[in-house]
Amino acid sequence: MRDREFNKLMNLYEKAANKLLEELYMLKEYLKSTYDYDVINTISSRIKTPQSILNKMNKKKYKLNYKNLIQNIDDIAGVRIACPIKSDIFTIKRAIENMEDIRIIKEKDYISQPKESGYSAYHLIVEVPIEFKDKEIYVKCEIQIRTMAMDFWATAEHKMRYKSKKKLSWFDSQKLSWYAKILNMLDTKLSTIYAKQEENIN
Ligand code: 0O2
Repeated sequence: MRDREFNKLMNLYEKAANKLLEELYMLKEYLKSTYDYDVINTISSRIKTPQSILNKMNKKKYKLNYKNLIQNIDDIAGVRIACPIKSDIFTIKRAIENMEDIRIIKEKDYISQPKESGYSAYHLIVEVPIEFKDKEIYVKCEIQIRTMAMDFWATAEHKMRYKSKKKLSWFDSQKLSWYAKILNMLDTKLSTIYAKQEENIN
């Protein structure tokens, strides 16, 4: 793939990620004023590096061309949302579903069904409208919604196992997956306490 064309394509993803970020920051303020606390704690974004795109294309055995890239790699532009309480994930998801110009095209629920590794999050693949040559085009972005506990685990595990070149021992790998289960259990317990407290108030 030629450098200039590739950079132009990446600019479109960057434009879409920025537009999505802008909308999500507005949503953060809206949720804060509605629920009287920071339902969305942090929002971050990234564009996948060329090497990481190449690795994913190779891993999934796609022939290297733009059509395959655009059609099959859903997370070239990625936005991550972290929230304090497990139930916030679904409040945020519902709010995104109600956003006017964002189209949801795919959902992955790793909350009710965590991955084998222990990874837990709610993923939305969305399409964001941007201006391109006087036209409106829709660009795909991935939104990962997870609690701060899930985010803490995934960030550490990403470095130690998921994307590490150094292999972990079987025992340490088992431990990582077990720690995800413990955190998940704590997340559920905190969410239950919060729900009880809300019931008493209302
Ligand atoms: P990176 O470096 O974070 O960008 P598919 O639907 O199978 O065609 P994909 O994207 O492989 O496509 O699906 P999946 O499994 O839902 O993974 C999407 C992203 O979720 C990953 O992107 C990770 O960011 C995150 N993720 C998934 N599984 C794990 C896991 O076990 N540990 C951690 N820490 N993160 C995970 P990338 O591109 O694989 O990686």
